[in-house]
Amino acid sequence: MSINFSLSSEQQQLQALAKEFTQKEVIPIAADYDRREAYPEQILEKAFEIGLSNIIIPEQAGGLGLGMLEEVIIGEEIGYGCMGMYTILMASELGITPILVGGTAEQQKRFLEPLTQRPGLASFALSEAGNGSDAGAMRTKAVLEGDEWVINGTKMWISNGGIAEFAVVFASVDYALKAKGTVAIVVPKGAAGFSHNKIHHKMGQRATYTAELVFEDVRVPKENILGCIGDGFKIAMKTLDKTRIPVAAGSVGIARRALEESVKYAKTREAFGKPIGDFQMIQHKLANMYMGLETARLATYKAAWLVDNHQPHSMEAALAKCYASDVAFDAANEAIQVHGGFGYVGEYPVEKLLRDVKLNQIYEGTNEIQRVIMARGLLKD
Ligand code: COS
Repeated sequence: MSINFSLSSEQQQLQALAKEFTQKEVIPIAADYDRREAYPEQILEKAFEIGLSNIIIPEQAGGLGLGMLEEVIIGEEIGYGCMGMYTILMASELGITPILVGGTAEQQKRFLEPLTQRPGLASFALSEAGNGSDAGAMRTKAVLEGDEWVINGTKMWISNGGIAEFAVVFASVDYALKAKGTVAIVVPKGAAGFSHNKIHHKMGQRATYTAELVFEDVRVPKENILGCIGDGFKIAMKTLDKTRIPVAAGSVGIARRALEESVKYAKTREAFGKPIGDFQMIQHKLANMYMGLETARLATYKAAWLVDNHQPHSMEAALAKCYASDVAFDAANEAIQVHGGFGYVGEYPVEKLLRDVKLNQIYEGTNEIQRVIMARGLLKD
């Protein structure tokens, strides 16, 4: 198909729905939940009601079976309102994706159908306190005993951790084999020995429930493994190759919010007898934000298009995630500068944008790791 920058009428409707949801349900409560570091349960319930949650669950498992472009459209809108609240929905798609990547049709139905019948979340448990970027060095251990996997270890920084219906847990069966000795296992909430501790005092994205997950002799049926022994790391990598794109989308939303708030302020705030938007120093900032926003959105849409068209997308996902989150960080930073002292306090939304977007440069692989992925792609034969 030739290049086409227009959205279908269904995609436009989805965009309008997500925009309305953001205006009505997200923005009015965003500052309060951020301040109180509280988890907004109603966001999932309302998103579920109108079909904005877990949208990638395939039709055969009872879901909408929507694509990456649809996820990106939703991500930009909700990210515009509150990145922390978007992360609740985004991290659920992150927990669902390994089951799509490595699970059988039966597993997809078993684990995912319940999420289409009532509000519910998934979670993805890869990182550990001692292993973030070097994901293959995980220390969480899985041992096959008869018909059950027995899991021991601790996972860290898990969005939706402990409140999700299940966690896809990555563990090692043999440390010496590193990545080749890993498994991906679905562990349901409530499994005996599975507990969690909520992480407090995050800099931003404080509406997301983030936890440490603890596994003490947790037993799950051996049928809960995705793929085979040794597939865990590759399932995680293939998952992240897709799910980094929604991180880019949320970042685009943040960059757009930073620009719109800055334009609004530049038109009304006066200095030296005229609106500050009349000064070239401010104009340059706005133009730079605009360039970043538009190019980040293009990179994000392209990566999503590649996924939906079943083409290789690892480097493009890394590019979109890295570039869009860097652009959004700069935009949020400049938005504070445009707002001056008012930008530094919570009265205006821009200081929250900066605190929230910092995480987009870190989670789902730091931006340093994204550059490693791009460079490896460039250098390989
Ligand atoms: N898709 C499919 N397979 C992949 C892959 C990908 N994107 N990336 C790596 N693999 C495969 C490799 O081909 C290799 O397989 P073979 O041994 O069969 O050839 C295997 O996985 C190991 O790959 P590699 O040697 O490249 O692994 P490294 O330990 O060097 O790690 C990085 C590679 C750094 C890219 C990886 O550890 C990473 O992405 N880290 C960041 C983790 C992350 O994003 N954490 C956030 C968690 S969610 S908040």
